[in-house]
Amino acid sequence: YILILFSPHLLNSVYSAYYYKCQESYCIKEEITNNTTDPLLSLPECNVLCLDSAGLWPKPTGNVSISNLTEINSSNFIFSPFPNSSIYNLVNKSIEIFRYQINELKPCRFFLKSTSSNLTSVNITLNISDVESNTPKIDTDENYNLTAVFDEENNVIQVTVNSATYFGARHGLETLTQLVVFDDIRNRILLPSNISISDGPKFKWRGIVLDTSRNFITPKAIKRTLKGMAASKLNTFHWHITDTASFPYVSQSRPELSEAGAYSARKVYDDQTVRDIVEYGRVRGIKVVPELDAPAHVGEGWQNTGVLTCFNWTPWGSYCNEPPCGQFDISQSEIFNYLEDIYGDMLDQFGTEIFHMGGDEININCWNNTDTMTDWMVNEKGWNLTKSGFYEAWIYFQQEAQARLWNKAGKDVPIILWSSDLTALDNVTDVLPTENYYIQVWTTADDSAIQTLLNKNYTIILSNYDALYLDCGLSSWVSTGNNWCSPYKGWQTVYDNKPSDIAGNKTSQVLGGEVALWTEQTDSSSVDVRLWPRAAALAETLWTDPSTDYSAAEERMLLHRERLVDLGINADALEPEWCFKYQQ
Ligand code: CP6
Repeated sequence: YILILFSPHLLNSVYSAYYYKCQESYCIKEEITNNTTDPLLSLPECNVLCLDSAGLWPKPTGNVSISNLTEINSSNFIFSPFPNSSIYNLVNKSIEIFRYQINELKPCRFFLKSTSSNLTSVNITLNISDVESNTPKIDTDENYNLTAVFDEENNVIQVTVNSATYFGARHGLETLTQLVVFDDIRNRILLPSNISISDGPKFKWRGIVLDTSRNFITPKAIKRTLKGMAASKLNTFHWHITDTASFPYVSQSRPELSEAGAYSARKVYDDQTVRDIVEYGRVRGIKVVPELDAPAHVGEGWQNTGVLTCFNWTPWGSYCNEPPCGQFDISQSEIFNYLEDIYGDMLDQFGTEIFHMGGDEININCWNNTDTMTDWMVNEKGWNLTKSGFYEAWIYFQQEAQARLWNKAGKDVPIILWSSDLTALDNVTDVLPTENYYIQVWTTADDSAIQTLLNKNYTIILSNYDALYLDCGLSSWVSTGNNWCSPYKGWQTVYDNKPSDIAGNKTSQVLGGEVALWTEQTDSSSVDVRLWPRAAALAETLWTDPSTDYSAAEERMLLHRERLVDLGINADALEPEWCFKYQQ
Protein backbone atom coordinates (compact mmCIF):
# COMPACT_ATOMS: atom_id res chain seq x y z
CA TYR A 1 0.00 0.00 0.00
CA ILE A 2 1.56 3.17 -1.05
CA LEU A 3 -0.37 6.31 -0.80
CA ILE A 4 -3.75 7.50 0.25
CA LEU A 5 -4.97 10.58 -1.49
CA PHE A 6 -8.02 12.67 -1.77
CA SER A 7 -8.90 15.93 -3.35
CA PRO A 8 -9.76 18.77 -0.96
CA HIS A 9 -11.34 20.83 -3.72
CA LEU A 10 -13.70 17.96 -4.34
CA LEU A 11 -15.06 18.14 -0.82
CA ASN A 12 -17.93 20.34 -1.98
CA SER A 13 -19.04 17.88 -4.56
CA VAL A 14 -17.98 14.30 -4.56
CA TYR A 15 -15.78 13.19 -1.73
CA SER A 16 -13.28 10.68 -2.98
CA ALA A 17 -10.53 8.86 -1.18
CA TYR A 18 -8.49 6.17 -2.71
CA TYR A 19 -5.20 4.43 -2.38
CA TYR A 20 -2.78 2.41 -4.39
CA LYS A 21 -2.61 -1.25 -3.62
CA CYS A 22 0.74 -2.43 -4.83
CA GLN A 23 1.15 -6.13 -5.55
CA GLU A 24 4.68 -7.09 -6.39
CA SER A 25 5.28 -5.21 -9.59
CA TYR A 26 1.91 -3.68 -10.38
CA CYS A 27 -0.47 -1.24 -8.75
CA ILE A 28 -4.23 -1.17 -8.41
CA LYS A 29 -6.01 2.05 -7.56
CA GLU A 30 -8.83 1.32 -5.16
CA GLU A 31 -11.43 3.46 -3.51
CA ILE A 32 -11.52 3.41 0.28
CA THR A 33 -14.75 1.85 1.48
CA ASN A 34 -16.25 0.43 4.68
CA ASN A 35 -14.42 -2.82 4.18
CA THR A 36 -10.98 -1.51 3.25
CA THR A 37 -8.52 -3.08 5.65
CA ASP A 38 -5.96 -0.90 7.34
CA PRO A 39 -2.83 -1.19 5.22
CA LEU A 40 -0.72 -1.18 8.38
CA LEU A 41 -2.12 -4.58 9.28
CA SER A 42 -0.88 -6.25 6.17
CA LEU A 43 2.02 -4.79 4.28
CA PRO A 44 2.26 -6.38 0.87
CA GLU A 45 5.53 -6.70 -0.93
CA CYS A 46 6.09 -4.19 -3.67
CA ASN A 47 8.90 -3.19 -5.96
CA VAL A 48 7.49 -0.44 -8.12
CA LEU A 49 6.48 3.20 -7.64
CA CYS A 50 2.78 3.52 -8.28
CA LEU A 51 2.41 7.23 -8.94
CA ASP A 52 2.41 8.60 -12.48
CA SER A 53 6.00 9.11 -13.68
CA ALA A 54 7.27 7.65 -10.40
CA GLY A 55 5.98 10.75 -8.61
CA LEU A 56 8.52 13.07 -10.26
CA TRP A 57 7.87 16.80 -10.33
CA PRO A 58 7.99 18.25 -12.89
CA LYS A 59 7.00 15.35 -15.07
CA PRO A 60 9.80 14.48 -17.49
CA THR A 61 9.22 15.33 -21.13
CA GLY A 62 10.89 12.20 -22.52
CA ASN A 63 10.76 8.54 -21.80
CA VAL A 64 10.44 7.33 -18.19
CA SER A 65 11.07 3.74 -17.34
CA ILE A 66 11.68 2.62 -13.79
CA SER A 67 11.65 -0.74 -12.04
CA ASN A 68 13.21 -3.01 -9.44
CA LEU A 69 13.28 -1.14 -6.19
CA THR A 70 16.42 -2.17 -4.41
CA GLU A 71 17.50 -1.61 -0.85
CA ILE A 72 20.62 0.53 -0.84
CA ASN A 73 23.30 1.58 1.55
CA SER A 74 22.72 5.30 1.83
CA SER A 75 26.22 5.98 3.09
CA ASN A 76 27.55 4.34 -0.04
CA PHE A 77 26.78 6.83 -2.77
CA ILE A 78 30.04 7.00 -4.65
CA PHE A 79 30.60 9.67 -7.26
CA SER A 80 33.15 9.05 -9.99
CA PRO A 81 35.94 11.62 -9.87
CA PHE A 82 35.08 14.65 -11.93
CA PRO A 83 37.80 16.19 -14.10
CA ASN A 84 39.17 19.56 -13.12
CA SER A 85 37.46 22.33 -15.11
CA SER A 86 35.53 25.55 -14.75
CA ILE A 87 32.55 23.62 -13.37
CA TYR A 88 34.54 21.47 -10.93
CA ASN A 89 33.45 23.48 -7.89
CA LEU A 90 29.84 23.62 -9.04
CA VAL A 91 29.75 19.84 -9.44
CA ASN A 92 31.18 19.29 -5.98
CA LYS A 93 28.67 21.70 -4.50
CA SER A 94 25.82 19.80 -6.18
CA ILE A 95 27.15 16.50 -4.88
CA GLU A 96 27.29 17.99 -1.39
CA ILE A 97 23.66 19.14 -1.71
CA PHE A 98 22.66 15.71 -3.03
CA ARG A 99 24.30 13.95 -0.07
CA TYR A 100 22.66 16.35 2.35
CA GLN A 101 19.25 15.66 0.86
CA ILE A 102 19.75 11.91 0.98
CA ASN A 103 21.28 11.73 4.43
CA GLU A 104 19.53 14.49 6.31
CA LEU A 105 16.11 14.59 4.71
CA LYS A 106 13.44 12.00 4.31
CA PRO A 107 11.29 13.34 1.51
CA CYS A 108 8.71 10.59 1.42
CA ARG A 109 7.84 7.39 3.15
CA PHE A 110 6.65 4.18 1.62
CA PHE A 111 6.54 0.51 2.55
CA LEU A 112 8.10 -1.33 -0.25
CA LYS A 113 9.83 -4.53 -1.04
CA SER A 114 13.50 -4.74 -1.77
CA THR A 115 14.82 -7.23 -4.28
CA SER A 116 18.22 -7.82 -2.75
CA SER A 117 19.18 -8.83 0.75
CA ASN A 118 22.68 -7.45 1.11
CA LEU A 119 22.82 -3.70 0.78
CA THR A 120 23.60 -2.39 -2.63
CA SER A 121 25.88 0.59 -3.16
CA VAL A 122 25.33 3.27 -5.76
CA ASN A 123 27.94 4.59 -8.15
CA ILE A 124 27.12 7.83 -9.89
CA THR A 125 28.90 9.14 -12.96
CA LEU A 126 28.26 12.56 -14.40
CA ASN A 127 29.17 12.94 -18.08
CA ILE A 128 29.07 16.60 -19.00
CA SER A 129 30.23 17.46 -22.48
CA ASP A 130 30.59 21.25 -22.16
CA VAL A 131 32.68 21.89 -19.05
CA GLU A 132 33.08 25.59 -19.85
CA SER A 133 29.45 26.62 -19.38
CA ASN A 134 29.41 27.70 -15.73
CA THR A 135 26.74 30.42 -15.63
CA PRO A 136 23.03 29.81 -16.22
CA LYS A 137 21.90 31.64 -19.34
CA ILE A 138 18.69 31.89 -21.34
CA ASP A 139 19.99 29.46 -23.95
CA THR A 140 21.67 27.04 -21.56
CA ASP A 141 21.07 23.43 -22.57
CA GLU A 142 19.27 21.91 -19.58
CA ASN A 143 18.56 18.48 -21.05
CA TYR A 144 19.77 15.34 -19.35
CA ASN A 145 19.53 11.58 -19.51
CA LEU A 146 19.45 9.56 -16.34
CA THR A 147 20.05 5.82 -16.39
CA ALA A 148 20.63 3.19 -13.77
CA VAL A 149 21.64 -0.40 -14.34
CA PHE A 150 22.21 -3.12 -11.80
CA ASP A 151 25.64 -4.70 -11.73
CA GLU A 152 24.80 -7.99 -10.05
CA GLU A 153 28.34 -9.26 -9.76
CA ASN A 154 29.50 -6.29 -7.69
CA ASN A 155 26.12 -5.56 -6.13
CA VAL A 156 26.24 -1.98 -7.35
CA ILE A 157 23.68 0.25 -9.04
CA GLN A 158 25.52 2.19 -11.70
CA VAL A 159 23.82 5.55 -12.22
CA THR A 160 24.83 7.71 -15.15
CA VAL A 161 23.78 11.27 -15.88
CA ASN A 162 24.56 12.47 -19.40
CA SER A 163 24.14 16.13 -20.21
CA ALA A 164 25.57 18.94 -22.28
CA THR A 165 26.06 21.24 -19.30
CA TYR A 166 26.42 21.29 -15.55
CA PHE A 167 22.89 22.69 -15.43
CA GLY A 168 21.45 19.64 -17.15
CA ALA A 169 23.41 17.36 -14.82
CA ARG A 170 22.09 19.25 -11.82
CA HIS A 171 18.52 18.59 -12.96
CA GLY A 172 19.46 14.93 -13.33
CA LEU A 173 20.65 14.78 -9.73
CA GLU A 174 17.45 16.50 -8.63
CA THR A 175 15.47 13.78 -10.41
CA LEU A 176 17.61 11.09 -8.82
CA THR A 177 16.96 12.59 -5.38
CA GLN A 178 13.24 12.36 -6.05
CA LEU A 179 13.57 8.66 -6.89
CA VAL A 180 15.14 7.73 -3.58
CA VAL A 181 12.49 6.09 -1.45
CA PHE A 182 12.52 6.24 2.32
CA ASP A 183 10.85 3.41 4.13
CA ASP A 184 10.59 4.60 7.73
CA ILE A 185 8.68 1.55 8.88
CA ARG A 186 11.48 -0.81 8.02
CA ASN A 187 14.12 1.91 8.38
CA ARG A 188 15.68 1.50 5.01
CA ILE A 189 16.27 3.32 1.77
CA LEU A 190 15.50 2.08 -1.72
CA LEU A 191 16.32 3.11 -5.24
CA PRO A 192 15.05 1.67 -8.52
CA SER A 193 18.01 -0.27 -9.91
CA ASN A 194 16.65 0.04 -13.41
CA ILE A 195 16.11 3.63 -14.57
CA SER A 196 15.92 5.23 -17.97
CA ILE A 197 14.77 8.83 -18.15
CA SER A 198 15.33 11.40 -20.86
CA ASP A 199 14.24 14.85 -19.97
CA GLY A 200 14.49 18.53 -20.82
CA PRO A 201 12.37 21.68 -20.54
CA LYS A 202 9.81 22.88 -23.09
CA PHE A 203 10.25 26.56 -22.11
CA LYS A 204 13.53 28.29 -21.35
CA TRP A 205 12.40 30.95 -18.90
CA ARG A 206 10.79 29.47 -15.80
CA GLY A 207 10.68 31.83 -12.90
CA ILE A 208 9.44 33.73 -9.91
CA VAL A 209 9.36 37.51 -9.56
CA LEU A 210 9.70 38.55 -5.94
CA ASP A 211 9.10 42.09 -4.71
CA THR A 212 11.50 42.95 -1.87
CA SER A 213 10.44 46.59 -1.55
CA ARG A 214 6.90 46.67 -0.15
CA ASN A 215 8.18 44.40 2.60
CA PHE A 216 11.78 43.41 3.16
CA ILE A 217 12.45 39.75 2.47
CA THR A 218 15.40 38.38 4.40
CA PRO A 219 18.29 36.81 2.48
CA LYS A 220 17.47 33.61 4.33
CA ALA A 221 13.92 33.60 2.96
CA ILE A 222 15.24 34.39 -0.52
CA LYS A 223 17.57 31.40 -0.29
CA ARG A 224 14.70 29.19 0.82
CA THR A 225 12.87 30.39 -2.27
CA LEU A 226 15.84 29.45 -4.45
CA LYS A 227 15.95 26.05 -2.80
CA GLY A 228 12.31 25.38 -3.66
CA MET A 229 12.95 26.59 -7.19
CA ALA A 230 15.87 24.20 -7.64
CA ALA A 231 13.77 21.31 -6.35
CA SER A 232 11.10 22.20 -8.93
CA LYS A 233 13.52 22.90 -11.81
CA LEU A 234 12.65 26.59 -12.02
CA ASN A 235 15.62 28.54 -13.40
CA THR A 236 14.98 32.28 -13.12
CA PHE A 237 14.76 34.44 -10.01
CA HIS A 238 13.56 37.86 -11.11
CA TRP A 239 14.36 40.21 -8.27
CA HIS A 240 12.06 43.24 -8.10
CA ILE A 241 14.47 44.76 -5.67
CA THR A 242 13.20 48.34 -5.33
CA ASP A 243 9.89 50.20 -5.58
CA THR A 244 8.25 53.31 -4.13
CA ALA A 245 7.91 51.87 -0.63
CA SER A 246 11.59 51.18 0.10
CA PHE A 247 15.01 51.01 -1.52
CA PRO A 248 16.84 48.10 0.15
CA TYR A 249 19.40 47.67 -2.63
CA VAL A 250 22.80 49.05 -1.60
CA SER A 251 24.21 50.61 -4.75
CA GLN A 252 27.98 50.58 -4.45
CA SER A 253 28.27 53.83 -6.36
CA ARG A 254 25.20 55.57 -4.89
CA PRO A 255 24.92 54.26 -1.32
CA GLU A 256 22.89 57.33 -0.32
CA LEU A 257 19.81 55.77 -1.95
CA SER A 258 19.49 52.85 0.45
CA GLU A 259 20.63 55.06 3.33
CA ALA A 260 17.59 57.24 2.66
CA GLY A 261 15.23 54.55 1.42
CA ALA A 262 15.75 51.26 3.27
CA TYR A 263 13.34 50.46 6.11
CA SER A 264 16.37 50.19 8.39
CA ALA A 265 20.12 49.87 8.17
CA ARG A 266 19.72 46.13 8.58
CA LYS A 267 16.99 45.74 5.98
CA VAL A 268 19.34 46.06 3.05
CA TYR A 269 21.02 43.90 0.42
CA ASP A 270 24.67 44.86 0.52
CA ASP A 271 27.32 43.83 -1.98
CA GLN A 272 28.25 40.64 -0.17
CA THR A 273 24.62 39.59 0.29
CA VAL A 274 23.75 40.15 -3.36
CA ARG A 275 26.79 38.20 -4.55
CA ASP A 276 26.02 35.44 -2.09
CA ILE A 277 22.45 35.12 -3.39
CA VAL A 278 23.59 35.16 -7.02
CA GLU A 279 26.09 32.38 -6.27
CA TYR A 280 23.51 30.39 -4.30
CA GLY A 281 21.30 30.55 -7.38
CA ARG A 282 24.09 29.69 -9.84
CA VAL A 283 24.92 26.49 -7.96
CA ARG A 284 21.23 25.56 -8.23
CA GLY A 285 20.94 26.40 -11.92
CA ILE A 286 19.08 29.65 -11.32
CA LYS A 287 19.93 32.96 -12.97
CA VAL A 288 19.21 35.96 -10.80
CA VAL A 289 17.85 38.82 -12.92
CA PRO A 290 17.64 42.25 -11.27
CA GLU A 291 14.84 44.71 -11.98
CA LEU A 292 15.35 48.40 -11.40
CA ASP A 293 11.80 49.59 -12.02
CA ALA A 294 11.51 53.08 -13.57
CA PRO A 295 10.26 55.72 -14.37
CA ALA A 296 7.27 54.87 -12.12
CA HIS A 297 7.52 52.75 -8.97
CA VAL A 298 10.27 54.97 -7.57
CA GLY A 299 10.04 56.88 -4.32
CA GLU A 300 11.82 56.10 -1.08
CA GLY A 301 15.55 56.57 -1.48
CA TRP A 302 15.22 59.22 -4.18
CA GLN A 303 13.85 61.98 -1.92
CA ASN A 304 17.03 64.06 -1.91
CA THR A 305 18.14 63.57 -5.51
CA GLY A 306 16.02 66.23 -7.20
CA VAL A 307 14.81 63.75 -9.82
CA LEU A 308 11.65 62.55 -8.04
CA THR A 309 8.12 63.87 -8.38
CA CYS A 310 4.67 63.04 -7.02
CA PHE A 311 6.26 61.37 -4.01
CA ASN A 312 3.58 60.82 -1.37
CA TRP A 313 1.10 63.01 -3.24
CA THR A 314 -2.53 62.80 -2.28
CA PRO A 315 -5.11 61.75 -3.11
CA TRP A 316 -2.89 58.92 -4.22
CA GLY A 317 -5.51 57.55 -6.59
CA SER A 318 -4.94 60.58 -8.87
CA TYR A 319 -1.21 60.00 -9.22
CA CYS A 320 -0.47 56.30 -8.96
CA ASN A 321 -2.01 52.86 -8.56
CA GLU A 322 -1.02 52.38 -4.96
CA PRO A 323 0.46 54.59 -2.26
CA PRO A 324 3.01 55.97 -1.79
CA CYS A 325 3.11 57.58 -5.24
CA GLY A 326 6.39 58.45 -6.90
CA GLN A 327 7.73 58.85 -10.40
CA PHE A 328 10.82 60.30 -12.07
CA ASP A 329 10.69 63.90 -13.26
CA ILE A 330 12.09 63.24 -16.69
CA SER A 331 13.20 66.85 -17.20
CA GLN A 332 15.97 66.23 -14.66
CA SER A 333 18.82 64.82 -16.74
CA GLU A 334 20.71 63.89 -13.58
CA ILE A 335 18.43 60.79 -13.44
CA PHE A 336 20.45 59.15 -16.17
CA ASN A 337 23.72 59.55 -14.31
CA TYR A 338 22.16 57.81 -11.32
CA LEU A 339 20.74 55.06 -13.50
CA GLU A 340 24.01 54.48 -15.34
CA ASP A 341 25.85 54.10 -12.04
CA ILE A 342 23.26 51.67 -10.64
CA TYR A 343 23.18 49.65 -13.87
CA GLY A 344 26.95 49.36 -13.61
CA ASP A 345 26.71 48.11 -10.03
CA MET A 346 24.07 45.56 -10.96
CA LEU A 347 25.77 44.28 -14.12
CA ASP A 348 28.88 43.69 -12.07
CA GLN A 349 27.15 41.88 -9.18
CA PHE A 350 24.54 39.89 -11.07
CA GLY A 351 26.61 39.21 -14.16
CA THR A 352 23.38 38.69 -16.06
CA GLU A 353 23.07 38.76 -19.83
CA ILE A 354 19.64 40.41 -19.61
CA PHE A 355 18.27 43.31 -17.59
CA HIS A 356 14.76 44.18 -16.39
CA MET A 357 13.86 47.87 -16.56
CA GLY A 358 10.31 47.64 -15.21
CA GLY A 359 8.49 50.41 -17.04
CA ASP A 360 5.05 49.59 -15.65
CA GLU A 361 2.17 51.72 -14.42
CA ILE A 362 3.27 55.19 -15.52
CA ASN A 363 0.78 57.84 -14.44
CA ILE A 364 0.47 60.68 -16.92
CA ASN A 365 -1.49 62.89 -14.56
CA CYS A 366 1.51 62.88 -12.22
CA TRP A 367 3.74 64.27 -14.97
CA ASN A 368 1.05 66.72 -16.06
CA ASN A 369 1.05 68.17 -12.55
CA THR A 370 4.83 68.56 -12.34
CA ASP A 371 5.68 72.12 -13.47
CA THR A 372 9.38 71.49 -14.15
CA MET A 373 8.38 68.63 -16.39
CA THR A 374 5.62 70.41 -18.33
CA ASP A 375 7.81 73.52 -18.81
CA TRP A 376 10.62 71.36 -20.14
CA MET A 377 8.30 69.44 -22.45
CA VAL A 378 6.76 72.57 -23.98
CA ASN A 379 9.74 74.95 -24.03
CA GLU A 380 12.70 72.66 -24.59
CA LYS A 381 11.26 69.68 -26.41
CA GLY A 382 8.30 71.20 -28.19
CA TRP A 383 5.99 68.42 -27.05
CA ASN A 384 2.37 69.23 -26.35
CA LEU A 385 0.72 68.35 -23.07
CA THR A 386 -1.58 65.73 -24.52
CA LYS A 387 -1.34 62.02 -24.16
CA SER A 388 0.91 61.76 -27.20
CA GLY A 389 3.24 64.43 -25.81
CA PHE A 390 3.62 62.47 -22.59
CA TYR A 391 4.27 59.31 -24.55
CA GLU A 392 7.10 61.22 -26.28
CA ALA A 393 8.55 61.96 -22.87
CA TRP A 394 8.21 58.35 -21.84
CA ILE A 395 9.89 57.14 -25.03
CA TYR A 396 12.66 59.66 -24.46
CA PHE A 397 13.19 58.25 -20.98
CA GLN A 398 13.34 54.67 -22.20
CA GLN A 399 15.80 55.47 -24.95
CA GLU A 400 18.10 57.45 -22.66
CA ALA A 401 17.99 54.72 -20.02
CA GLN A 402 18.70 52.06 -22.63
CA ALA A 403 21.68 54.06 -23.96
CA ARG A 404 23.13 54.32 -20.46
CA LEU A 405 22.71 50.59 -19.82
CA TRP A 406 24.35 49.63 -23.09
CA ASN A 407 27.10 52.16 -22.56
CA LYS A 408 27.89 50.68 -19.17
CA ALA A 409 27.67 47.09 -20.39
CA GLY A 410 29.73 47.79 -23.48
CA LYS A 411 27.17 45.91 -25.54
CA ASP A 412 23.47 45.81 -26.45
CA VAL A 413 22.17 43.94 -23.41
CA PRO A 414 18.62 42.64 -24.01
CA ILE A 415 15.99 44.44 -21.95
CA ILE A 416 12.77 43.21 -20.38
CA LEU A 417 9.86 45.57 -19.82
CA TRP A 418 6.50 45.00 -18.21
CA SER A 419 3.62 45.41 -20.65
CA SER A 420 2.20 48.95 -20.53
CA ASP A 421 0.79 51.76 -22.68
CA LEU A 422 4.33 52.07 -24.05
CA THR A 423 4.49 48.49 -25.22
CA ALA A 424 1.01 48.96 -26.77
CA LEU A 425 1.98 51.93 -28.99
CA ASP A 426 1.31 51.59 -32.72
CA ASN A 427 4.94 52.31 -33.58
CA VAL A 428 6.22 50.23 -30.69
CA THR A 429 8.71 48.18 -32.71
CA ASP A 430 10.48 51.41 -33.75
CA VAL A 431 10.80 52.44 -30.14
CA LEU A 432 11.44 49.01 -28.62
CA PRO A 433 13.06 46.86 -31.31
CA THR A 434 12.02 43.22 -31.09
CA GLU A 435 15.60 41.97 -31.20
CA ASN A 436 16.47 43.85 -28.01
CA TYR A 437 13.24 43.87 -26.04
CA TYR A 438 11.32 41.10 -24.31
CA ILE A 439 7.89 42.00 -22.96
CA GLN A 440 6.62 40.52 -19.70
CA VAL A 441 2.85 40.52 -19.94
CA TRP A 442 0.92 40.93 -16.70
CA THR A 443 -2.59 41.53 -18.01
CA THR A 444 -5.07 38.67 -18.24
CA ALA A 445 -4.64 35.64 -20.46
CA ASP A 446 -7.52 36.75 -22.69
CA ASP A 447 -6.17 40.31 -23.12
CA SER A 448 -5.72 41.13 -26.81
CA ALA A 449 -2.40 42.78 -25.83
CA ILE A 450 -0.84 39.33 -25.83
CA GLN A 451 -1.87 38.54 -29.41
CA THR A 452 -0.91 42.06 -30.51
CA LEU A 453 2.61 41.69 -29.10
CA LEU A 454 2.97 38.25 -30.64
CA ASN A 455 1.78 39.54 -34.01
CA LYS A 456 4.38 42.29 -33.75
CA ASN A 457 6.97 39.56 -33.34
CA TYR A 458 7.87 40.12 -29.72
CA THR A 459 9.22 37.39 -27.55
CA ILE A 460 7.11 37.46 -24.40
CA ILE A 461 7.23 36.19 -20.83
CA LEU A 462 3.83 35.39 -19.33
CA SER A 463 2.84 36.64 -15.87
CA ASN A 464 -0.86 37.05 -16.52
CA TYR A 465 -2.31 38.15 -13.21
CA ASP A 466 -5.51 36.13 -13.51
CA ALA A 467 -3.46 32.99 -12.90
CA LEU A 468 0.11 33.83 -11.97
CA TYR A 469 -0.12 36.54 -9.31
CA LEU A 470 0.29 34.79 -6.00
CA ASP A 471 0.16 37.87 -3.74
CA CYS A 472 -3.38 37.20 -2.63
CA GLY A 473 -3.64 35.79 0.85
CA LEU A 474 -6.88 34.37 2.14
CA SER A 475 -7.81 37.67 3.77
CA SER A 476 -6.78 40.49 1.56
CA TRP A 477 -8.73 43.56 2.69
CA VAL A 478 -6.73 46.45 4.10
CA SER A 479 -8.01 49.48 5.99
CA THR A 480 -8.40 51.63 2.86
CA GLY A 481 -10.99 49.19 1.63
CA ASN A 482 -8.85 48.30 -1.33
CA ASN A 483 -8.53 44.73 -2.31
CA TRP A 484 -4.98 44.66 -3.61
CA CYS A 485 -5.27 41.35 -5.26
CA SER A 486 -7.94 39.59 -7.15
CA PRO A 487 -9.07 36.28 -5.73
CA TYR A 488 -6.71 33.66 -4.37
CA LYS A 489 -5.58 31.39 -7.15
CA GLY A 490 -5.21 27.73 -6.34
CA TRP A 491 -2.39 25.69 -7.85
CA GLN A 492 -4.99 24.29 -10.24
CA THR A 493 -5.54 27.75 -11.77
CA VAL A 494 -1.81 28.15 -12.25
CA TYR A 495 -1.61 24.70 -13.74
CA ASP A 496 -4.45 25.23 -16.18
CA ASN A 497 -2.92 28.41 -17.64
CA LYS A 498 -0.55 26.78 -20.03
CA PRO A 499 1.36 29.15 -22.34
CA SER A 500 0.51 26.94 -25.28
CA ASP A 501 -3.20 27.53 -24.59
CA ILE A 502 -2.66 31.29 -24.41
CA ALA A 503 -0.30 31.73 -27.36
CA GLY A 504 -1.59 28.99 -29.65
CA ASN A 505 0.40 28.74 -32.89
CA LYS A 506 2.69 31.53 -31.66
CA THR A 507 3.87 29.53 -28.67
CA SER A 508 7.44 29.54 -29.97
CA GLN A 509 7.51 33.29 -29.20
CA VAL A 510 6.80 32.60 -25.53
CA LEU A 511 10.13 32.48 -23.78
CA GLY A 512 8.41 31.21 -20.66
CA GLY A 513 6.68 32.61 -17.61
CA GLU A 514 6.93 33.77 -14.05
CA VAL A 515 4.62 33.68 -11.09
CA ALA A 516 4.66 37.02 -9.27
CA LEU A 517 4.76 37.67 -5.57
CA TRP A 518 4.10 41.33 -4.79
CA THR A 519 4.66 41.85 -1.12
CA GLU A 520 2.18 44.47 0.05
CA GLN A 521 0.77 41.73 2.27
CA THR A 522 3.63 39.29 2.52
CA ASP A 523 6.92 39.37 4.36
CA SER A 524 9.63 36.86 5.17
CA SER A 525 7.34 34.92 7.47
CA SER A 526 4.72 34.24 4.79
CA VAL A 527 6.71 34.23 1.55
CA ASP A 528 6.92 30.42 1.53
CA VAL A 529 3.24 29.79 2.03
CA ARG A 530 2.28 32.24 -0.72
CA LEU A 531 4.75 30.77 -3.20
CA TRP A 532 4.57 27.08 -2.49
CA PRO A 533 3.39 24.75 -3.74
CA ARG A 534 1.70 27.02 -6.34
CA ALA A 535 4.99 28.09 -7.97
CA ALA A 536 5.69 24.41 -8.54
CA ALA A 537 2.54 24.24 -10.69
CA LEU A 538 4.08 26.79 -13.05
CA ALA A 539 7.33 24.85 -12.93
CA GLU A 540 5.53 21.90 -14.46
CA THR A 541 3.46 23.78 -17.05
CA LEU A 542 6.68 25.36 -18.33
CA TRP A 543 8.96 22.35 -18.04
CA THR A 544 6.53 19.73 -19.29
CA ASP A 545 3.86 21.68 -21.20
CA PRO A 546 1.49 18.87 -20.22
CA SER A 547 -1.38 17.81 -22.41
CA THR A 548 -3.51 16.89 -19.41
CA ASP A 549 -5.18 19.19 -16.91
CA TYR A 550 -4.33 19.58 -13.25
CA SER A 551 -6.26 16.55 -12.10
CA ALA A 552 -3.74 14.24 -13.78
CA ALA A 553 -0.97 15.97 -11.83
CA GLU A 554 -2.70 16.02 -8.48
CA GLU A 555 -1.13 12.95 -6.89
CA ARG A 556 2.36 14.04 -7.82
CA MET A 557 1.61 17.56 -6.59
CA LEU A 558 0.57 16.23 -3.18
CA LEU A 559 3.86 14.38 -2.95
CA HIS A 560 5.92 17.31 -4.20
CA ARG A 561 4.43 19.52 -1.51
CA GLU A 562 5.77 17.07 1.05
CA ARG A 563 9.21 17.26 -0.57
CA LEU A 564 9.18 21.05 -0.29
CA VAL A 565 8.26 20.86 3.39
CA ASP A 566 11.06 18.39 3.98
CA LEU A 567 13.47 20.91 2.44
CA GLY A 568 12.49 23.37 5.15
CA ILE A 569 10.02 25.35 3.04
CA ASN A 570 6.72 26.29 4.68
CA ALA A 571 4.62 25.20 1.73
CA ASP A 572 0.86 25.40 2.17
CA ALA A 573 -1.04 22.25 3.12
CA LEU A 574 -3.22 20.65 0.46
CA GLU A 575 -4.97 17.90 2.37
CA PRO A 576 -5.44 16.46 5.87
CA GLU A 577 -2.53 14.45 7.22
CA TRP A 578 -4.95 11.56 7.41
CA CYS A 579 -4.28 11.07 3.72
CA PHE A 580 -0.65 10.36 4.50
CA LYS A 581 -1.04 8.48 7.75
CA TYR A 582 -0.54 5.08 6.24
CA GLN A 583 2.84 6.17 5.07
CA GLN A 584 4.21 7.11 8.47
N1 CP6 B 1 3.93 46.63 -8.29
C1 CP6 B 1 4.60 46.82 -9.42
C2 CP6 B 1 2.71 46.06 -8.29
C3 CP6 B 1 2.11 45.66 -9.49
C4 CP6 B 1 2.85 45.86 -10.66
N2 CP6 B 1 4.07 46.45 -10.60
C5 CP6 B 1 0.77 45.05 -9.50
C6 CP6 B 1 -0.25 45.53 -10.32
C7 CP6 B 1 -1.52 44.97 -10.30
C8 CP6 B 1 -1.80 43.92 -9.43
C9 CP6 B 1 -0.81 43.44 -8.59
C10 CP6 B 1 0.45 43.99 -8.63
N3 CP6 B 1 2.09 45.89 -7.08
N4 CP6 B 1 5.81 47.39 -9.40
C11 CP6 B 1 2.37 45.45 -12.01
C12 CP6 B 1 3.40 44.81 -12.86
CL1 CP6 B 1 -3.39 43.22 -9.40
